[in-house]
Amino acid sequence: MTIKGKKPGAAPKKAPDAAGAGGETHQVAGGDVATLTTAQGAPVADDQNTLRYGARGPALMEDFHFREKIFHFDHERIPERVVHARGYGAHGYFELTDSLADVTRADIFQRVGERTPAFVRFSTVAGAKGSFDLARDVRGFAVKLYTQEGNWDLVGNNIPVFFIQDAIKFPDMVHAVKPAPDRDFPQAQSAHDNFWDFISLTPESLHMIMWVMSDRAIPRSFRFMEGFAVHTFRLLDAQGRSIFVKFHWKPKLRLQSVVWNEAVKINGADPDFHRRDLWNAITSGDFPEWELGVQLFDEAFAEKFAFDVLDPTKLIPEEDVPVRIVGRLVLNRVVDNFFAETEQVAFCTQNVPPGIDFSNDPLLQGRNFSYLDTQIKRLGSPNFTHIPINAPKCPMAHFQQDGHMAMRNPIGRANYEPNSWGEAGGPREDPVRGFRSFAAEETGPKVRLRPESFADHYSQARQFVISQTPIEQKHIGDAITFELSKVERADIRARVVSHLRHIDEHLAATVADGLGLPLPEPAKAARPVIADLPPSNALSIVRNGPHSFAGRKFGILLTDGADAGLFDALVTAAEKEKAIYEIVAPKIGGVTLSDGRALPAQQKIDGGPSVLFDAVAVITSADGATLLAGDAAARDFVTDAFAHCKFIGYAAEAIALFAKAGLADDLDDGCMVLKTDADVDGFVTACHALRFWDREAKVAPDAG
Ligand code: HDE
Repeated sequence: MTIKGKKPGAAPKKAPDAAGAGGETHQVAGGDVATLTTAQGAPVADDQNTLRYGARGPALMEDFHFREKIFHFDHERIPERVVHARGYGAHGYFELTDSLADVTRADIFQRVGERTPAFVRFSTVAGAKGSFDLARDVRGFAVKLYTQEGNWDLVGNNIPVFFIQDAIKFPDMVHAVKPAPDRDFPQAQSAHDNFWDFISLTPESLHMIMWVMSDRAIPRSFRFMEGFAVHTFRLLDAQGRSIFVKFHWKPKLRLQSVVWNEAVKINGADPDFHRRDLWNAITSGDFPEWELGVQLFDEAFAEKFAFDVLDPTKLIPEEDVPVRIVGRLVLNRVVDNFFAETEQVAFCTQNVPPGIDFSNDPLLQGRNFSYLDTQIKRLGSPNFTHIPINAPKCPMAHFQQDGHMAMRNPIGRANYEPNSWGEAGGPREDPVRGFRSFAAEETGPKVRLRPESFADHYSQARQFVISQTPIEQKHIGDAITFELSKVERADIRARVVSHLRHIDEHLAATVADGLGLPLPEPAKAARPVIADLPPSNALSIVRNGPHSFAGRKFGILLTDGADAGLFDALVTAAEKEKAIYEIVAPKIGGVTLSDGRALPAQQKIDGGPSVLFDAVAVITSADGATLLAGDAAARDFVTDAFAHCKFIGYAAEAIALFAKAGLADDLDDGCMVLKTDADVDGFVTACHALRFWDREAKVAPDAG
């Protein structure tokens, strides 16, 4: 047990890492139980009963231990983030693999092989702190890099574009997606009138909408998703020369998502699916990893590019500017304390070290105000930088002082600058090392005006759609149809479809048909000319899927008498693949295999439905199959796995379960009977593809 605060008689021990929960932490050796104290350090004799007159008499005001305990409890909560409230963080490091010293003086990009400590927080956007993980939503991908020249916060998402072009619309956009103010529902979802009303009146959002309606918005885990800083930034060299940059995080395990029906069921079966996945991966030593990529381009490219590089609703296709990999991010340590680290971490887009600078992207400029402002509301004091998770790990010296909860204050007489106290007078500016902005020359009238170069709202939305495989295109159609079917006002539904007609006529027709809606006229477009852009393979998840089953999870449904040889072969193959597995059984106590071996289970069938796994195997005895055939949860296990196009391996004895579930005649090439070790190897190899998509036409006909 770890006790925060002073343990009487114990020597104080520094926390091993200042980025951890921080402060003085005292480990209590095994068997050595610390004395409970008040927050003021007074030992407590009785923590079970308030002080009162007689056993049944009134409580006494004098009970300072009671008052302090309840007072502190009453103040435990801080406001949750206004967006991205639900999040999960972990520590790690960034390692430079390719120097960018030729284009930037940023210290983090100078020395190949050097590691910079990092903290990452993933999040959903719309839901409250206690909402479920598999909402259809954008995922936040916020990275704090503790560089030697100050913290660099790269606060990105798992989607490379955004809904709006100007920060002034952010409150409207967020109000529209959040629960309606009168009824406070629906929670953590965009399938409602207000959201689609706003979207249909804000055509600049349609490119992002295509991403959010794709499977990108229901990732399998944080470990299988990309991250993007979205905006164009600048890199600056020592001479003040600048080049534009867009930042990308690419997961080592490549991309993977779940399917919608699965997402809905995961939310019931395990609302913490993503946080549990991250925690388990790190604590088991399977450290999640991403590569950092940069797209570098100059003013000349920006001039000739078909879209404005300052427009955050547009991306630069990787075919136009390749992504150069310059480093890797590894998450190797879970937090000690969720509140101290994940909740109190304060990302600010304004935190950039020398060598990195902003562009004029109007969304980025607005964010630079919002993030600092919001931390004061959340954390209650301008001294939030004193909290260990937010404190830089490089030397700091400045004259900021006082304020609520000030932990660090200037020492000595001088707390102003300039001063004439010499060395004792504290820190001085350094014109060479210090941060300098790019000396951009700006002119123009003072106006509120959206540039003409931001006006094409459809071309890249179309490019995204046509870059998807047919199955992914189908999912986009299904998702829009689903969402709009929850919209009560028919005119809003029609208005959305009127925009889809500019993006893809087939998509518009499919959604209209799925809604039972006559195809509306195309919406009035700000810029009617639509460039027919070529498809980009980088935009599809399926085209960027895994090369192996590493990091994925098998669910192995077993009963008593299951063939021990088959089970062992499967475990060996899974381990060779660096995959994980869980045993699902009728009882949590486990099963006895055919060779008499007792195996504990990790899940009882109704607690371990197949939606929690990437592929499943069913190994039972004939009696076991009959037993499972009578169990609705076991039948769901196989029917869901089948409906979600998973690969299914099964022992021949298990067929009675499939028959009772109504699947016996439908078993296809994605369902593989396992008799020999070679069958098992074939099954595990087939699982590299993750899904047997050919099945989907059968189990989920087109929304239209
Ligand atoms: Fe955020 N955003 N945002 N956002 N955002 C916040 O800051 C905001 C935008 C993103 O894990 C808030 O600390 C404005 C784009 C992430 O702690 C707030 C605008 C992108 C996180 C805020 C945007 C993001 C936030 C709420 C439009 C991707 C979670 C709590 C101009 C590039 C960070 C907080 C974490 C959080 C404002 C748009 C990503 C209110 C005004 C674009 C990952 O300051």
